[in-house]
Amino acid sequence: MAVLRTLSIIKPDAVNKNVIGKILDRFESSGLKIVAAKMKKLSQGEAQAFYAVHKARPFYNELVEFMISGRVFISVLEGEDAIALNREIMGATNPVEAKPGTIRAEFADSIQNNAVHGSDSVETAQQEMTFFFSPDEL
Ligand code: IDP
Ligand code: MG
Repeated sequence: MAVLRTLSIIKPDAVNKNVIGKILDRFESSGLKIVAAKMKKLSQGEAQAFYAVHKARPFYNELVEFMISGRVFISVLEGEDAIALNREIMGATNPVEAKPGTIRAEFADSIQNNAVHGSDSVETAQQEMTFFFSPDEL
């Protein structure tokens, strides 16, 4: 396994619940290092572009509204097999299906308001990291 980097977003629902620290602790306790981080309120254009892959899906507009409803905590996580490891720690998209002990099982409210985002491949991780961070921040 290689040391990889992945993009994580703590979504507005989890930020509102005041559990940023608890979620970051999950990453660190699992061996992932936070190598870049920022907090911001996404613009509508940023949220639309970030989730452009889901443009045709019926939930797209609501997803964009949710993602701009409050501040998000965006970070880059680094570690052995970081992309898959982060997806494992996050749990399934729908919290009803997420394994006990995962972030989504513990903190998500619904399939939409599901606490965290994580890149799903080496290619998307690269795109998503450069979407939010400049080279000097990485
Ligand atoms: P992922 O975040 O687990 O990778 P994706 O299928 O890439 O899941 O979906 C992106 C995001 O869109 C999800 O995290 C969730 O917030 C939202 N989403 C996915 N499926 C649904 C749905 O069926 N209804 C409402 N929102 C959804
Ligand atoms: Mg996804």
